[in-house]
Amino acid sequence: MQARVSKNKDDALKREGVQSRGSVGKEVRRQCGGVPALLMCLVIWGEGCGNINSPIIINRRDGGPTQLDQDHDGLCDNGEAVRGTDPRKEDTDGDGFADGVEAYLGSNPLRIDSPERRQLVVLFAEPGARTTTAFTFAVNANGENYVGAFTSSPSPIDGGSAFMFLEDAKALFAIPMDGVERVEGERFSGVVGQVLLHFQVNFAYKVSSPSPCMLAYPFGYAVKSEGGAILEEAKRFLVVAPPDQSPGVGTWCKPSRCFD
Ligand SMILES: [Ca+2]
Ligand SMILES: [Ca+2]
Repeated sequence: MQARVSKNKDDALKREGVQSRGSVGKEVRRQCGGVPALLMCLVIWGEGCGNINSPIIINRRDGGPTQLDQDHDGLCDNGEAVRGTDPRKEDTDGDGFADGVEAYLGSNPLRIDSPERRQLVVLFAEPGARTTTAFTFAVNANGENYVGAFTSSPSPIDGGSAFMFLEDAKALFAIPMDGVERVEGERFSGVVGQVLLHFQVNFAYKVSSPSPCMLAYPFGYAVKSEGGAILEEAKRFLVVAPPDQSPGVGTWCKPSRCFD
């Protein structure tokens, strides 16, 4: 009797275009390939994987009125209209990056060459995985000191950021090396002449379980003067992806809330 009541409730909700908790669970299990994957989606990202095949009524991340996110890419239908993207197509330009991901990365969701592939840093979403990226800045100095600084901003998809995966960053070497008096931590001291300063940023997958879907986070690395002024900053994107997935072939994690 209880099962019939629940089924009738599900049917009524479906007619209204709303998924009940039970039906959402079934869709998530189908999308994620079973209970272990479901737990991954909910425990690691706290967002669920979702279903991109049916219209989804979804809460806005900023707490505003409930809105449609028909393609479940994280970008509300209103935001799709503003950007000229297709509200029923997760990846309008077909470059492998969902419109919602491109919206907060700052790339162009209508251009297949954006984001530039050279800006991508891929970290496998499995315990113990690591990846490294390097930054080089040219300075013309007269004995000044320079320090590197990692920057990141939160993703509206899951609230996480590249900082969650940052292992360390360090000043590595200079060209010419005799143009620098000392290299320590993220600092080059006593820089003289035209010198290239090389920094290394290391990421590690610190979560104890792998992820079944992809996430991406914008981050940057800047070189600052001793007084704290930013001389130059380079922007990149950390893509956290299961080992068998990458932009173009992988599945993006589906958020429970959307943004404009
Ligand atoms: Ca959307
Ligand atoms: Ca795209």
